[in-house]
Amino acid sequence: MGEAAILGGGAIGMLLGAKLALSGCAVQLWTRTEEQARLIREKGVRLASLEEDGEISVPMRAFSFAEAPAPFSGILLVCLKQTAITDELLRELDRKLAKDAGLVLFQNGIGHAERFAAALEGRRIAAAVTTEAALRTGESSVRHTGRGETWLGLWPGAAAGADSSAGGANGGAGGQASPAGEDLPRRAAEMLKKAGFSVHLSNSIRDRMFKKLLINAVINPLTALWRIRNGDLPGSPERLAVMEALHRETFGILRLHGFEADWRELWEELLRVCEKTACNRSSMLQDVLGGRATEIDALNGAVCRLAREAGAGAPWNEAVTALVKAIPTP
Ligand code: KPL
Repeated sequence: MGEAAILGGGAIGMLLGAKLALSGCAVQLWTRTEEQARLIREKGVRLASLEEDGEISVPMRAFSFAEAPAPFSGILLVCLKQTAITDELLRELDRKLAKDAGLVLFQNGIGHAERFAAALEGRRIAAAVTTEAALRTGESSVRHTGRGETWLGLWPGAAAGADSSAGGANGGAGGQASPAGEDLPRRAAEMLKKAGFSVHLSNSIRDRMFKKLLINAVINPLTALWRIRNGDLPGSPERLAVMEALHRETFGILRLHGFEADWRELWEELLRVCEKTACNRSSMLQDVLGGRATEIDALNGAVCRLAREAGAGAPWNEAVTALVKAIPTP
């Protein structure tokens, strides 16, 4: 599987596509609309990178999802929002992907990997957690706004284990044979590293996803409800108290599902993320301001489901889920 395709022409999709194309990877971009695909075919993806001033135009093969060539048997990087993952999309993917295709899922939140695995029987699946920051500045343009880290791990992963940045996890590195398909994270990691991203392989990708969930389940709903930037979140004792209550409850629920971590360390990390992304509007705030559906069901809604499965309560998560769902659409 030498070829890569990106599903989703949002900020992360265009960023990955442009940087992969620049590194010489044979990559195609699958967009939701034919209009975006045509624009990109004609003008390329315009990338404002962190390395150079101004924008460069990166030529790219682009297709609307409906027109994407099939069967596809390379690595598909799925960069859609959780809200775009419908049963109809999964059925269409099942028709388009050859049995030896591999998928790498880049979504925030949880619940999606199980859905892809159930709908796309036999295909190799890896989950990715990334802190790369990008802003879609137009239909065919993207700005890379912050360098981040990306973790990749086979789904469903093995029992909890250590992460590695060298290529040992999930990948049969060091010349060891790996069962068919287990090299997907390693191959995807090599491709992304060649494109300039900092990538780690993870033997416990579910824990990485939980860690990111713990950040998104606090920052995203609260910034969306209060309509403030990430840096303003811990800016008053009242807001800090709500953040802490939501964080403690979420942490406790994830622990009931085998998540092992130190609460204080993760609380401090949450405050660091608010500081590092101080000027950002969270993705949920952007969705609310743009009148789009939010990812609340895959974040706090999913935490409520995990609580119910464990026979526990989740009053803070229930409350923010209900409040975000009740935000009037403009
Ligand atoms: O991932 C994010 C998001 O907005 O979805 C954070 C880390 C909160 C940065 O804005």
